[in-house]
Amino acid sequence: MIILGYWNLRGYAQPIRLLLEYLQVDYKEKLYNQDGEEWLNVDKQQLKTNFPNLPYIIDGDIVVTESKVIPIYLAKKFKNYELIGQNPDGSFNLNEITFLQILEILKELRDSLLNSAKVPSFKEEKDQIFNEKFNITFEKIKKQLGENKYLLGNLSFIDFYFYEVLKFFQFFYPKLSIFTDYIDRIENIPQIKNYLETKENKIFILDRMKSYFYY
Ligand SMILES: N[C@@H](CCC(=O)N[C@@H](CS)C(=O)NCC(=O)O)C(=O)O
Repeated sequence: MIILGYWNLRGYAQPIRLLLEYLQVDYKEKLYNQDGEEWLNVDKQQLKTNFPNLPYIIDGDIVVTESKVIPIYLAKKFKNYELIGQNPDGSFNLNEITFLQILEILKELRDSLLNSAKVPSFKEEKDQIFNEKFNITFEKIKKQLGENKYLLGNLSFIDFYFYEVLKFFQFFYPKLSIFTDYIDRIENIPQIKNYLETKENKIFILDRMKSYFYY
């Protein structure tokens, strides 16, 4: 059974959880408490990799870290190559490159939002920041999506990543309604719907972010 290790929050692990749920993989989570004791003093020392970090995946003897690499491992292991932009048989498709580009852009967008929201003036300036900064990226993503259902045409991991980024934006900008059809589409994928209705909302509440940010 695959083990996914991460802090007891959504963070970098959440899109990976959505991927595991989508693939209907038999997995369990190792959730670390905020005090960091068990992770830093025990598991980080013992994890069989030269690059211990959170999130990690343990799959038998294999340990994979790095949140943008774990999905590549999972897509290849479960032979669902389109999830990383490749052709169904795993051969090269230019979408593979677009996949990496978008992943990078989305990570920057996510990090930029969270860094901006850590600054006290964010509360007053957030609309201006949205218009001058974030919306530029959203316009590009809108172009990429076009009339398609998903960012690469077919569903891929970057859709789970983008969904999570949009949830962050919904949290900081509750009045904003962007990509609403897209969000509905992801939430109505049967495996995701089931996950959101059962496990997710019980444990990973965005409200936990309240104490860290200004909004
Ligand atoms: N580049 C890494 C960064 C991972 C990272 O910064 N993990 C944070 C949580 S989001 C952490 O607390 N890592 C545990 C550690 O550094 O010991 C990735 O994308 O997975």
